[in-house]
This record gives sequence, structure tokens and C-alpha cells, in this order.
Amino acid sequence: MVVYAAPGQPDALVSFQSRYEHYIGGAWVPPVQGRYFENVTPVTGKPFCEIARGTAEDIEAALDAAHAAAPAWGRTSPAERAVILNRIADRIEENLEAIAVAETWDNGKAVRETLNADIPLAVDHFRYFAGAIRAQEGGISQIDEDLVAYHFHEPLGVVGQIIPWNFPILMATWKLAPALAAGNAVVLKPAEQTPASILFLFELIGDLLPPGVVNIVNGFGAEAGKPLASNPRIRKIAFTGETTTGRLIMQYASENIIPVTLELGGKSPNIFFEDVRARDDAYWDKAQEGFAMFALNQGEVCTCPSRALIQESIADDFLAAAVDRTERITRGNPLDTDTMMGAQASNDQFEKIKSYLDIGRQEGAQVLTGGEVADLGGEYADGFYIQPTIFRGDNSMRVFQEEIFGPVVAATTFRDFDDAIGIANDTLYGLGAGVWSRDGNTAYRAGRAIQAGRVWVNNYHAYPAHAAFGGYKSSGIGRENHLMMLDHYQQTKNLLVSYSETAQ
Ligand code: TXE
Repeated sequence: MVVYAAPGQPDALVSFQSRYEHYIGGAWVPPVQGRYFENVTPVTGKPFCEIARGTAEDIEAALDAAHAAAPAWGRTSPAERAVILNRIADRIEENLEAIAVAETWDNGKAVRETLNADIPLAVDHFRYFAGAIRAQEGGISQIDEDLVAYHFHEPLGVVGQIIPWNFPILMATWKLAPALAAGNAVVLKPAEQTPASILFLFELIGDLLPPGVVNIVNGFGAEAGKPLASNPRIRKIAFTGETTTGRLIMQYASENIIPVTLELGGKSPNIFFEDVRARDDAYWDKAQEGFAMFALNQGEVCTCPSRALIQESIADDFLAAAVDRTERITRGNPLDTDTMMGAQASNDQFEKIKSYLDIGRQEGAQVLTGGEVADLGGEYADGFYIQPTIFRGDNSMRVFQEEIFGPVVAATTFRDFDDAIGIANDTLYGLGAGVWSRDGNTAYRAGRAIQAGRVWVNNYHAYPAHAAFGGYKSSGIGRENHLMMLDHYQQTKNLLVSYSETAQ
């Protein structure tokens, strides 16, 4: 066990500044209007720094810096950009513990996750896109003997990126790494709930990039996000957040006719077929771990397996074991590596989850475990802690249909394959899904029939950089990760060249 801090302090590894400015043109720049807002740590519920409160003027300053930097950056070779991305990865890796603690302090998630997942995945993401851009090739089409079509990849120029608070550093990385690899300059707006860890990160890595290639403007959605997303000086907007906000982002983008990628909400089904019982105990345990993934990151994951669908014949046994597994999720100081589940990211989110605990009960869902706020007492009494909760009910209930974004799973049963797929697809969303069966045919057919961009088969919540990730239906547009992500940050230039010496 390692406790990274005395209760209530991130201490030795991270000293946050008491005030953070915007990061524009490689420098720390105060907000034009001179206003700041308090940033609270969910660990204790107390403010720990203040953050520049950005407005349209700050966005314009950041766009000036990005436009000044974009032409030279866009002309660097893929090899030069790859070197820089690899240096960023190395610098993050060298400071992994400090960045992990900063992320936990800002977001509330358990440090065992930031140490073992969030930050290592961010490192790998930069390395992946360093390799991807060097491996990318253009194309040549020989139209006829004398006419040749060359296809080049060109950067878009200056792009806008708006990210949420559930994986601040990883979401920033998912967006920055491909955009930079492709040769774009960026204006990024972090979520107002969790700006500090990203700013701490840029104190560590900012010098590795030419000034103006990445600019960070802090602030709220309406004040800073909208002037960025609706700005005619960006050539693309990438967004992760709520589906209703995603609709607004598309409206803004339509005014400027720019491409949009959206990673939005989810209500992912996790389907357990009856053969999970017929196999060895190790597989049963693995399936139980897959079920318990609803509490990973306190359930604040767009792919949270928040609907469990269990075949009738095994449902009672499975759920009894699931309750036992869920009750063994250790909670406590998020900075203690023994803690599995930390604090919800903000008071708003805490209140939203509490309201769904009431809604579930009111609509008649049975609480199998949890269902309450988790009172950790002492230093943590004002932190945002919720018990991991299993509801049992049916798919028409609001707790099955609406994104709660907390450690809450709604479980139901199904009769047969068709019933399972019907329930799984009875949702507005289509981001993630899980299928648990060792029958290859069942797993394959279910995986193909579920309307979701990512279906985990016999695993859940793995996010390798080279597997495409994104939504069907109201869960979004476009993909993240994978080579194909480069396409979202590039234009295709076609040169159609005649080598004929004569008129045709
Ligand atoms: O999201 P918002 P919120 C879901 C989850 C959560 C709910 C609300 O269910 O409970 O959304 O979270 C910026 N123009 N997800 O309110 O508002 C905002 O400042 C431009 C799922 O935090 O979408 C922040 O940086 N930008 C999701 C970002 O958008 C605007 C992760 C996300 O905030 C804006 C987060 C505007 N008009 C929440 N309004 C996922 N898919 O993982 C807000 N923003």
C-alpha cells in the first residue's frame, strides 16, 4: 500500500499553484476580463486553486497564437513531429507518479487507476500516434497511361477541442496526439470541473512544443466553449461531453461548415449468456469482474456498463455473486493505492447521481446493494462519495434509459438470444457493449447484432490506442484512437497530373 498524501493533501509529489492562467503562445496569460473561478478537489470537497475564467477575447488570443504557429508546424516532417510526440511521452512517463496524483486530486478518481491506466495510456497514445504518422502513406491512382492522381494528406490548420472532466488528461491526450501528429495547431478547452491537472501537465511538457501549437483556454461552456466551437477561425471541432451539448456543437459547426467529431453519452449493455455458469470458476470470476466494471472510475465513463443483461437461468446466482463482488470494492482516500473507488468528480455530478438513486426507488427498481451516499467521515466528510449500487428492474425504467454517469448499474434478465439483443438495442445510445459467452458463435453473432461502436467480448474497459472507439446512434460521430483517427484531422489533396506531351 502506498498513501501518496496525508489525508486532505496531495503533498510531496505535486505542488499546485494557487492560481492558474491560460496557456497561450507558450506562455501563461491572464484572462482579458481578469476573472477567476475556484477549483474544488472532490477528495475533500474544498477549493485548492483558482483558474482563469476565459471568454471570447481569450479564445481570440489563443486563435491568434495558433494561427501564427500553424503554418510552420504543418510543414514539419512526420519524423520531426514523431520525435516531439515521443519526447512528450517520455516526459510524462518520467513524471508519472506526480501527474497521476495531480489527476486524482483534481478529479477524485482512485490513484491506482491514474497510476496504472489513465497516465500510462496517455503515454502510449502519444507513442502510438508518433508511430502512426510516420507509417502513414499517401496514394497514387494511375488513371491511364499519362494521367496520374496523387493523394496527399494535409493538416486542417487550426482545430478546436473541448473535453470533459471524467478522464481529463486521457481525453486531452486522445484529442491532442492525433491532431498534433497530423500537423495541426490546437486550441483546447478543458472542463471547468477539472482544469488543474492538464495545466500541471503543461507546466511539465509545454517547452517540448513550439509556442502556439497547443493553447489552453480555461472556463465554462457558454463563456469559453461556445466562442471556440462557433468560431469561424477553426477548421474542425472535436468534442466529448453530453449528448445535448453535442447537438449544440453540431449547430455551431454547421454555420462554419467544418467537420465535427463527437463522443457523447452512453447506456452500455453488458450481456451475460447462461454458459458463463457452465464453465470453470476462473471464467465465472472473470465475468463477475466484467460486471463490476460499472464502478470503474466511479461509473463516470461514457462506456460504463450501466445495464447488465443476465440470462434468466443464471440470474439469481449471478446477481448474488455480483452483490458480493460489488461489496468488496474498497472505498476511501483516493490517494491510497488500496482504494478501488474514489470520489465523484463534482458536486453537480454527486447531486445528479443521488437524484437517480431516488428515481430508481420511486419507479420500483429493487436495490440489491448500495443506493446511498458513502459517508467516509473525517477529512472526507464533504467529499463526493457514493456507494456502488445495483438496481434490479426492467429496461423501460429511467435508470435503464438515462445516463446516470455514476457507480450505478441497472440489472435485468433476458430469455434468449433475440430477447437479449432486443433489450440491448432498446436505447438511444450506441457507444459500448459487453458480451460474455465462451460459445464463439453466440459471442460473434451478439457482437455483430448490437448497435454500438465498441463491443468488448469476454473483457471490458480495455482502451488500446490501436482499436477504433466511437458511437452509433446518439452516442456520437466519428472515431477516436486507431490510425483512422488521422483522417479526422487531415484534408485530402488530390493532384491530378497529366504527363502527356500532346493534346488529348
Ligand atoms: O457535460 P457538458 P457536463 C454526460 C454525463 C454527465 C452529463 C453532464 O451524463 O452527467 O454529460 O456533464 C463544455 N459550447 N457526460 O455538464 O456540458 C464544457 O465546458 C461549447 C458524458 O459536464 O457536455 C465541458 O468542457 N462547449 C461525457 C464540456 O463541454 C460547451 C463526459 C463537457 O460538458 C458548451 C462528460 C457549449 N454550449 C459528461 N456547454 C462522455 N461522453 O464521456 C458545455 N461545454
